[in-house]
Amino acid sequence: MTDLQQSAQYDAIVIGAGMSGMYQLYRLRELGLRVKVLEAGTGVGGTWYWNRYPGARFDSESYSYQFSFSKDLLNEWDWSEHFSGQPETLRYLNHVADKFDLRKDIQFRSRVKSAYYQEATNTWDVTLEDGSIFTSHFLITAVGPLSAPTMPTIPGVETFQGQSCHTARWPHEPVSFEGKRVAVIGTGATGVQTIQEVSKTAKHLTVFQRTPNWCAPLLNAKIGTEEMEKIRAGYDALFQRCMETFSCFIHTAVPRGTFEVTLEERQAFWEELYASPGFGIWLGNFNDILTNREANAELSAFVANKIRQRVKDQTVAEKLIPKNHGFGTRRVPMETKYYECYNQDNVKLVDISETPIERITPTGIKTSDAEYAFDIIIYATGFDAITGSFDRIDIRGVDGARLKDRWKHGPETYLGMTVDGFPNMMMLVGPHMALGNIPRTIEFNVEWVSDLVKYATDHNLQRIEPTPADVQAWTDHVKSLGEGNLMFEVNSWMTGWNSNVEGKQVRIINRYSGSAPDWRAKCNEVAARGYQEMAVG
Ligand code: NA7
Repeated sequence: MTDLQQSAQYDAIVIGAGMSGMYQLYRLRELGLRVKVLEAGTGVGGTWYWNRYPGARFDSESYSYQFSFSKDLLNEWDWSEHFSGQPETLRYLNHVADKFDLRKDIQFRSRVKSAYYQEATNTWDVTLEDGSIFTSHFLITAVGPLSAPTMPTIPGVETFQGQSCHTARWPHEPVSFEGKRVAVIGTGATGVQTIQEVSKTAKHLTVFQRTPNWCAPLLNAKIGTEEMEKIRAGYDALFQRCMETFSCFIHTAVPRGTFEVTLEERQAFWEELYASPGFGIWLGNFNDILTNREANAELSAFVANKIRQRVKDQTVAEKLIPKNHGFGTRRVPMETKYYECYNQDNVKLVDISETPIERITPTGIKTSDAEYAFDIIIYATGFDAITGSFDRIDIRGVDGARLKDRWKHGPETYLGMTVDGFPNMMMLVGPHMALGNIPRTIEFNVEWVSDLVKYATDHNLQRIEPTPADVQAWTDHVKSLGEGNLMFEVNSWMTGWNSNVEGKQVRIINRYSGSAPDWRAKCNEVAARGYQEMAVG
């Protein structure tokens, strides 16, 4: 046992048993380390454990969104749909937990309240809400970028007498909408999936929309046995492609600008993309749709016309067409007959930018011009994204400095994985790293962190952290990459903006918007040079 191992109960504590925490556990165990995963839920799966709302599913191709690290796992798991529903994804993650016997090192029902760095021992004290304390040498956060749900700050939320729920806290028991008057507040990716599902069975559904989003057809389909075998035979090429594309998706921009082709050619290309499954129209489009305003405006006009064609009532269609941001500048919700829902007699759209919600009442919702009665209110109101899950834990580094205070004006990181003043802490899927196709990023992220932990352990390093200069340089680099990108000119979770969280009505650059291959190359360089940028002791 090294000196370092003697000073703490565990070599590493991982917070969270979603995809990143699960894989981190697997890797650190392979290194022979003593690892404990602390998880607030009662099961594994993270996003796919919590988000059980009706209609929850992948917007990315199932086979590109799974783990790729184990050939065995790839060989034995069949996907039943191109875009898997949440129940199947959660079954898959439970299968992963079983296969690698992960649960024995995961403590469930364990929400972490605080993590304090102890300089005298170079260890972390991690305290749960129930007061129990764990100590470890390394602290690895696997808390997820979209895992701190936010309820709307509308007066009277607690007074409603019917059933109500945030989509990310959906009950484990089935909820029936038959014969029920249902309200959905929120029309982001989650709201859209919920609305199209609830509209199938609810007696009446009222959608409260503050800002419409540009949605595009998912075009999901079942996968038969033969097709699954073909997909499996192509796994090597698929994962290779994901490592080469800009954001690790199958889809990537074509190497041409919008105006390098004729009007007819680009319209034909957009028709083709609109009729193809998945994120192609967003991520596989011309390479300037998110930087060239004219290109973005023309594409937006194309999609607006699709909405007008699909919605019968043109007053409703106009309300569903975004006016304050262009196509793709916010996360594009993928839909299945979403726009057609509004042609149904049992669905009503309330534009709360015109008639704001004044309060939630014991029986329903009161807007500035009407009062609505409901049996169920669904809050699809999103998350305190990217930094919110960190803010909810009292993380304190050297001299008791709080991470939340350090990041008050936006995150500061080195490579999106470490912060100076917070030694021996590494982040998985944290701010300032390539998000994109998250499972692909997770695998790289976990492997890089595991190599760093191994290096520190092999060299018996007590304390490892980036230099302040490198954190400043990386933070500046991430900010400069965001300049000129239309996404950063829009309020959305992708710019850290949240109307329901105090102090977060400002836009920040919290995501790395360069290419995933560039980010990985930089991380690999740092590792290859023996982590020279990290101050070690
Ligand atoms: P989003 O995309 O942040 O959407 C939240 C929605 O809730 C959005 O339409 C908001 O309107 C609306 N909202 C939030 N607060 C309120 C209040 N107070 N009143 C009315 N409407 C409100 O979250 P999602 O869960 O849909 O998606 C998050 C990501 O998870 C998604 O992009 C995927 O990557 C997975 P606003 O636009 O702020 O006017």
